[in-house]
Order: sequence, then structure tokens, then C-alpha cells
Amino acid sequence: MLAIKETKTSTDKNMNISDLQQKWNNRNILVVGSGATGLSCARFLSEHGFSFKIIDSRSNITDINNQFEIIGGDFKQDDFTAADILVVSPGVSVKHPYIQSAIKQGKEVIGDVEIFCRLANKPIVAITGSNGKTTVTTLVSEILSAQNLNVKTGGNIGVPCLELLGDDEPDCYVLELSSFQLETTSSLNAFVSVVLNLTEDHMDRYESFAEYVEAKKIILRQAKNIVVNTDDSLVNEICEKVSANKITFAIDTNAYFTITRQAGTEWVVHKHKPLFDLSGIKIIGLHNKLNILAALSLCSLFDIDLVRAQQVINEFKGLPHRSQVVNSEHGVKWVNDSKATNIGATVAALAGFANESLFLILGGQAKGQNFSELLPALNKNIKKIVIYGEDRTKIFNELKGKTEVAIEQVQTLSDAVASINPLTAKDDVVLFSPACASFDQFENYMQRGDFFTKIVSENMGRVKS
Ligand code: UMA
Ligand code: ADP
Repeated sequence: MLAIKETKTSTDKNMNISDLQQKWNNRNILVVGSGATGLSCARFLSEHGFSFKIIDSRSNITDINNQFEIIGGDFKQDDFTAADILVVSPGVSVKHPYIQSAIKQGKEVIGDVEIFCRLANKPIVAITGSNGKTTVTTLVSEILSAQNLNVKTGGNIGVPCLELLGDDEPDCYVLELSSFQLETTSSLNAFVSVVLNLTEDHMDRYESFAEYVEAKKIILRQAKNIVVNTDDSLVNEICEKVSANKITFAIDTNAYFTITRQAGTEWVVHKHKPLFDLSGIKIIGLHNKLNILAALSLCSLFDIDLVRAQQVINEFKGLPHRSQVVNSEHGVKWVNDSKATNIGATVAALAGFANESLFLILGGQAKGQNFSELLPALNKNIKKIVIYGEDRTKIFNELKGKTEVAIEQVQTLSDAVASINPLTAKDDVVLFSPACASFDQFENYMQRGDFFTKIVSENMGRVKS
């Protein structure tokens, strides 16, 4: 079961800063983690006169801006005992024994998103899901902004929520929320929420898939409207029990927003009326069409002209590190999908290249996933899979003998590119969609994707053996 239960009292919502100052008067606040979130919490707390301490389990850590003192090294029980309120970063597991003990003692254990939700006064569009969050969050922000709404966007997308608060209030907030952020949030009452899809992720942090789904469900609590992907049976099931206004989307069904083919052209259809055709879109794959439908469904709750969204959708080139062609020398397409950090994302990327002659690069940290889940997506169009990184042998063993596709293990991403390059022929696609976290050999998925792009370009300069 989820480590944190709903602890909110009804007064926690719609507070203003003086209410919070009163509530936390003379309380000891412990900020746990000093990454982007921890430092944004520190800035917020300091700006509003709260006293607090920041800890981080990395040793020798300093604030690069020299603004705050950070206590580094293994967490010490005393710091937790002395605290009345813990503000925990998403990367820190709330299952840590000191945090669990604080929860048992009835202390407030919250995240930055919780503080944001207590204070934000404008409608919140809240987006979660196993995959597609950043794409949908970006599309929604761009569609609404293009129609003169003042939008502030943040959350897991990279801008900590508290940085969005200020005197210049927007018309609405668009938040990408991870399961980690939702776990420590109880006051979210979104204007509209969506769980885009549900497949396994972060199984190194959750005891079971059911526990991960419980965390995702928090986004639906108290939402005024919810957007439902009726193509995803589990999403459908968890939304069925929610008593909010519902907007549905799915491919080719009776959902409010669908895509249908007419005379060879795909059309977005809203309540049985064609809105616009998709012939001009630049993003690829069925998953991105679902992302477009999700974004339109969310935006439909605002007073905007949905037909005008077509221009934004047509101009959207997708985000870096997501099914992005980074080299096409010698007629071979090298595709950087480094953001595919779980199997569900790789399955979606493979579906986008189902008709291509393909090489697939997998690997990194497997995060407790079972790679036999990838087997149904390994079709005959795949010439070879090369697996690199920390968990290569585990992944190899879970696929070996269960697919006809040739599989090779190598140590590094460079080795994988070097191994595939001589085998490629004109019109082949090499898809780097690792289905794993990057942290074994890289700082993050961005550095991993940039590295892939660089070594591909270096390999193009080499003569094929
Ligand atoms: N730390 C500890 N002890 C621990 C774990 C971490 O002290 O047990 C410390 C680390 O040493 C580091 C700090 O915590 O100094 C990092 O904190 P963090 O991991 O919470 O990362 P932030 O920099 O605060 O970034 C977080 C999100 N990161 C994670 O959830 C892991 C960012 O999402 C998010 O953009 C940012 O807040 C702003 O909201 C990134 C992510 O990878 C993109 N998200 C995961 C995903 O998309 O799969 C959920
Ligand atoms: P997230 O923010 O949830 O990680 P992104 O929009 O960054 O999602 O996309 C990450 C990867 O997930 C993409 O590279 C793609 O492979 C896959 N993906 C994107 N949208 C979907 C979707 N709707 N369903 C399944 N996979 C998707």
C-alpha cells in the first residue's frame, strides 16, 4: 500500500501565504533533498520568513548559488526527530525509515506540489501517466497560449511548481506530475486532470504495480473534470469510480475526441463532428496521435476555438530525445528516443516504426521491470537488438530464446552504435529507445541522448568494415 495516506484537513486548500505562516509558525521545517525541488522549496521558505534546514544524502554537497547551507551525508535520525514538517523531494523515497517514522508520529510529510496546491488560486490542468506527460503538457500549454491565455507550466517537466507562484498570476497552471510528486500531495483540486496511460514504471520504488497505480490515482481526487483515455482499460477502470465531469478520448470509437479515416485522410473528430485533418502533423507514431487527442480534450474545457489548435499541432516538431531523427547520412535514420525510460515507452516507439527495417538499442538500469513484457512488440521488422549497460544480462536473459530477433550484449552505448553501424543498409532505422533509466552511465536521459547523437555522428565518419 502507498506509504502516505491522505492527511489533508479541509483548511489546507485555498490558503494564502499568511494562513500558511500562521499554520507553520515556530515549526521546524526539514527540506529533504537539495536538487531543483529542494532548492526551490528553500527559496520559497526563505522568501516568506520560515526557518528551515536542508539535508541531502550526498556528501560534500554545496548550493551552487551559495545561498543556502546544505547538510550533506547519510541522513541522521536527529534531523528528522527535530523536525515538525518534512518537505520531501520526489527523488527521495517516502519509504525511508526516518520518513516513515515521521508519518507514524503524525508529522506533516509533504512535497513542493502540496505547498503549491495550497496556495495556487487559478485553475490547474494536472497531467500524469506512465508516458506522454511532457509531450501533452507542452501541447496543452502551447495550444492555450496561442489563444491568448496566460499559462504557467511546471512540475516534473523541469520547473519546480513553487517557481510558478508570484504576484503575476496566470489564467491557469499546467502541471506535469509524476507518481513521486503525487505521493506527497493531498490538496490538489485540479480544474481538469488526466492519467494518460498506465504501464509499469519505477518498479524499484514501488512494491507492486498496484501501488504505483494508487499513486497515480491521487491526481483524480477532487478534480472538477477528468479526461479519460478509454483505449486504456486500466485508466478506464480507475476513472469509472470518479464522480467528476468526464471528457473521453480514444482512437476510432464513440469517445468525445477520436481520430477517424475519411477518404484516406485522418481527421480529429469531436462529438462526431470533424475538427481538422492530421495530414500536416510532424510528430510520428500512434502514441503521438493519442497525445494530440489528450491535449485537445484538456483544452476543450477552456473557452477556446479548438479548430485553431490545428496550427500549433502542425507546427509542433516534438521534443528532443523523443523519437527524434538525429542523423540520416547514407540513407540510414538514427533515432534518439532516450526519454523512453520504461518498456511502455519503447513499445510505443516501436509501433511508430512497425513498417521499417529496424535495429533496436536497449539498456541502462532496468528499474525492476520484467523485459518479457517487451516480447509482443518484437516483430519481424527488427533485424537485431543490441543491449548495453548495467542490466544488460538481466534484459538479455529475459528475452533470449523467446524471440526470433537476434540479440547481442555489449558494454556501452558507444559499443552498441559501433556494432550496429557496419550492419546497416539504406532505408534502415536504428532506434535508440532504451526502456531503462540512464543513471548507470549518464547523469540523465538528456546527457544520454546527446551522447548518442554525438557518437552516431562520429561513427558516420568511419568506413564500414
Ligand atoms: N537525494 C537524497 N536522498 C535520496 C535521493 C535523492 O538526498 O535518497 C538528493 C540527491 O542527492 C539530489 C536531490 O535529492 O541532490 C535530487 O532531488 P530529486 O531526485 O527529487 O530531483 P530534483 O532535482 O528535485 O528534480 C525533481 C524531479 N526528479 C525526480 O523525480 C527524480 C524532476 O523530474 C523534476 O523535473 C523536478 O523535480 C522539478 O519538479 C525528473 C525525473 O526524472 C525529470 N522525473 C521522473 C521521471 O520523469 O521518470 C519521475
Ligand atoms: P513522459 O514525460 O511521460 O516521460 P514524454 O512525452 O517525454 O513522456 O515521452 C517519453 C517517451 O514515451 C517517448 O519518447 C515515447 O517513446 C513514449 N511515449 C510518448 N507518448 C506516449 C503515449 N501516449 N503512450 C505510450 N508511450 C508514449
